[in-house]
Amino acid sequence: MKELIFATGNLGKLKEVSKIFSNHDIKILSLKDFEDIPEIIEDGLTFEENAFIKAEVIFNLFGKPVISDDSGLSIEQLNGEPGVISARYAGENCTYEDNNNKVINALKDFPEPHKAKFVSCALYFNGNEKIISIGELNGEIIKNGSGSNGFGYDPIFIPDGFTKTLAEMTTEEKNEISHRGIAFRSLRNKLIERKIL
Ligand code: ITT
Repeated sequence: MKELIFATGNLGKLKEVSKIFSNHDIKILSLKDFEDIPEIIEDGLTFEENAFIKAEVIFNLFGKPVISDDSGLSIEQLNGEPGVISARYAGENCTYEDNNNKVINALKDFPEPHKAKFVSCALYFNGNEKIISIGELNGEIIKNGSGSNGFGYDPIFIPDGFTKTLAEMTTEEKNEISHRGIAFRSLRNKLIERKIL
């Protein structure tokens, strides 16, 4: 069976993306399947740059085709923050809860609705060919988080047109509308067109 290494240590992303590739004869490995992976410094200024940094480090280590995701939350009233630093908004080694509390606190003097969007850059790299797809999901931030599915900012994000948070949706429901679902379905279709899948 063909293998693709997903250059992520985020099991929430792995669960979502694995479902998108589940009808294909391909095994998706993640960084949790390997030991002694060096820390990857994500110092790019854009989601695309960071997605490529992760993919290139892992391709250079294993010499096998890689997919990666760099993603984040962009809040209008905070001038696009936390953006590319979404994972470490409240500091290195912070928890998802720390990040959510920091967002809610930063928004406390702003009027509702707190418009925001999630962005995901999905990337494939095989050493010479680089293929990219972007997905976005618009919605708003709420101060009373709800739900326990998903990860990250899901409990405080209600997508436009919905009355529940991403953390109250199943993985399938979230994938249907999410930035990552959109980006990886598009990437998957490009891989099929190029006969890589
Ligand atoms: P990898 O780099 O190992 O893939 P990561 O979690 O560090 O995992 P990123 O650097 O791409 O990933 O940071 C993305 C952060 O943005 C993530 O940790 C969440 O805080 C947030 N985020 C991205 N997509 C999200 C989603 O679908 N739901 C909730 N939060 C999300």
